[in-house]
Amino acid sequence: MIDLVTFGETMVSFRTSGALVSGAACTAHVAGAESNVAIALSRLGHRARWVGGLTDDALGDLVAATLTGEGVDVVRADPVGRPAGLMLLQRRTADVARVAYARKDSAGSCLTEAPVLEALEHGARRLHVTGITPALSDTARQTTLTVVTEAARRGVAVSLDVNHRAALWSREDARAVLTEIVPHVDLLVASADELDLVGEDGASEEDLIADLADRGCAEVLLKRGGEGATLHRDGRRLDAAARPVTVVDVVGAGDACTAGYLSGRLDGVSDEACLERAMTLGAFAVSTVGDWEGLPRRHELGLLSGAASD
Ligand code: CKP
Ligand code: MG
Repeated sequence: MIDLVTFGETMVSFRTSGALVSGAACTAHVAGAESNVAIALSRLGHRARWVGGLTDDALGDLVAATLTGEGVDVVRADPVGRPAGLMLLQRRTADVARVAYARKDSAGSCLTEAPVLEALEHGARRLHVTGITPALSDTARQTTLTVVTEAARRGVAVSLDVNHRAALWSREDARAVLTEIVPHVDLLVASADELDLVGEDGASEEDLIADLADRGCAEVLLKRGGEGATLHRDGRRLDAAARPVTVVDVVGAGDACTAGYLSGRLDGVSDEACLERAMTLGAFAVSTVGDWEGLPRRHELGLLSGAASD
């Protein structure tokens, strides 16, 4: 059985190591929060499947070949005559990257529910969605709502990473849609400043966690960047510190942290070990360049402690 199914838009990301206007060279990479999670899990030996609309050209082929090469099972959905979604990431300083999207009405933003439901047909241990997908278009929002509802009805565990993108929608629009998704979710992942997007605007962390539990979501992973993370599960709170590493690129760190946590859950290890793996993957992500390229294989999980482990 597939361990995790995910769906969303994966783009070709043109990356520079300086300002484009000053002549910095551009290289093409693959970027997408959901596929970042799928790659991370696949590298750790889990079976991950990604569904998304891809164009029948070099851009779609780059995404498909990259994900397939990383061991992800790719379901290449119909691009419905749309162009590929693109992203420009200009690294301006070690800490600051400027991101611009060209993804409106793109192939990946118009994914319908049929290929995703089909991808879930033979069972999956988990469905993972992010708040980026419903922000992409009316179609993608409807797809997300239908798929999470149907997955939960079939007994598939559903996780949601809020991943708010202010360039795609407002906090109010996000709150309205994410609040509809939450009742189908058993695990919510959010940055501390995103938590109130699934509850009352400005409510305290404690109240938001209690409210989520009332709505059936008793597992919440709160990501705090360099401060580490907090797990709230069944009324218990557990904190973990981030691993001290040299930060070179924070893009993809949230997805890495999410994937580390999900990997621990799929392995059935303790809450503490799940959090530790989340911190380990986050540390790999921030201390290497690229959204997912520096993530570890399973035998490398111990590398940051000074010893490789299997
Ligand atoms: O929250 P993160 O930095 O982990 O997310 C990074 C990804 O999907 C990146 O790969 C990019 O393509 C995106 O988030 C996005 O749509 O912004
Ligand atoms: Mg994030």
